[in-house]
Amino acid sequence: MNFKKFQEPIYVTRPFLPNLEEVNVLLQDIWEEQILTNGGPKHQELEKALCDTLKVQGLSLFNNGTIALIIACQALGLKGEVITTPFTFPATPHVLTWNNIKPVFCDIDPLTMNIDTSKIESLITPETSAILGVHVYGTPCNVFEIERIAKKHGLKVIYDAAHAFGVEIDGRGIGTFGDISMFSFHATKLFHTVEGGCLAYNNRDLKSYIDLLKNFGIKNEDEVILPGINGKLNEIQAAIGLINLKHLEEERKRRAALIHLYKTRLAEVEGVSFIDLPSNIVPSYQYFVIRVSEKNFGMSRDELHLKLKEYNVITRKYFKPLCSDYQCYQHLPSATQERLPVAYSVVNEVLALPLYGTLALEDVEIICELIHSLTTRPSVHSNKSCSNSKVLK
Ligand code: T4K
Repeated sequence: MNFKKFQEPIYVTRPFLPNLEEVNVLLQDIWEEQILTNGGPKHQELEKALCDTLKVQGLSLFNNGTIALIIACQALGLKGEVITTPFTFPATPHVLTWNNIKPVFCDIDPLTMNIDTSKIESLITPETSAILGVHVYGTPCNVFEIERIAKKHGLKVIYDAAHAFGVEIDGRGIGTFGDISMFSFHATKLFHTVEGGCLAYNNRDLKSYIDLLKNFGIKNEDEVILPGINGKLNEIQAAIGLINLKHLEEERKRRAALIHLYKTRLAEVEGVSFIDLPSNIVPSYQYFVIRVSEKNFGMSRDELHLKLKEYNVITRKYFKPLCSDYQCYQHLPSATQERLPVAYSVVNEVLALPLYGTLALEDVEIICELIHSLTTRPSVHSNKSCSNSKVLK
């Protein structure tokens, strides 16, 4: 079969864009109120609405997820060393560095691609203050085992839940696990406020402290009681959030249909696998990521990435390079390839395929056929998804 190049690039993602008329209605409100930022009415409304959506006790909005995570470390008084994953976006280890904390990289689970809980305890030293897990691509970390280890060793737990908006385990919001979870509301996320993010926590007492930290430490007109920073989300961003929240279910349904189609079509392609979450987990629909086995597919992940680009299908190798490979972290004893064998292998297999609500099902059909046509191996008729039963053991 001959494939034509897509006329326009099909990107890995496109932001959800509400109707401009809806935006104008809320802009009109803001213009009338003349409150543009500093915790105005839209900001307050969005905080309340998100507490319900995410099923969390307390929540603070931020101007982006990275600043939120920096503040989370401050709020919990973390210091010394924090154990985290090398298989993540640069923001995760960088927030530790910005807090003068040493990241200690732990290898990842070969199936979930999240921090391997069986390897955490061997990395704990007297300097360790916390575990920073990342729910990579929205797949939950082994939260119960992390809780057990943290309790045993008196450690705090922070989750980078940048990809995990709306994820639930047995009906429980993912943001209720650990001490604090960070969600990113960047334009490329399922739910976004253009740029933005939040911290979610169970301990409501944290709210006043976190809110002080994100507003320069200003207590009142006469007192500045902490060396805080500017982490505030403005009213226009909050308005976009309120509108996007109304459309969340439609966006999730569209993405669910696209993922279903990808899974159905790619199940037959030898050497291509993907995660299937157990039914007790509500997924995030944030990314659709495949793993490419060069041996079984007949082409490496990098070759597939370039081949698809020739047809204007712009996939992403999230998260290559590993954080442990960045020049600023290579010197760390925990950053060597010998200590992170799974991460160094997985990072050469993963490929995020296009996924966003306005992507046409027909285009997903073509992308799958294209991938099918590129394999040098015969089709198999079995379901080869990486069943993710280990996630919650
Ligand atoms: N922790 C984790 C695990 C994260 O993944 C992230 C962010 C963070 C922490 C930090 O949260 P924030 O501080 O960002 O809130 C994108 C996002 O910028 C980044 O937020 C996200 N993770 C990361 C996984 O993806 P890039 O470098 O891939 O973005 P970019 O500009 O290449 O965008 C990807 C594609 O999206 C483009 O090819 C086209 C499309 N796009 C993008 C933008 C920004 C659009 O169509 N319109 C747009 O406005 O990082």
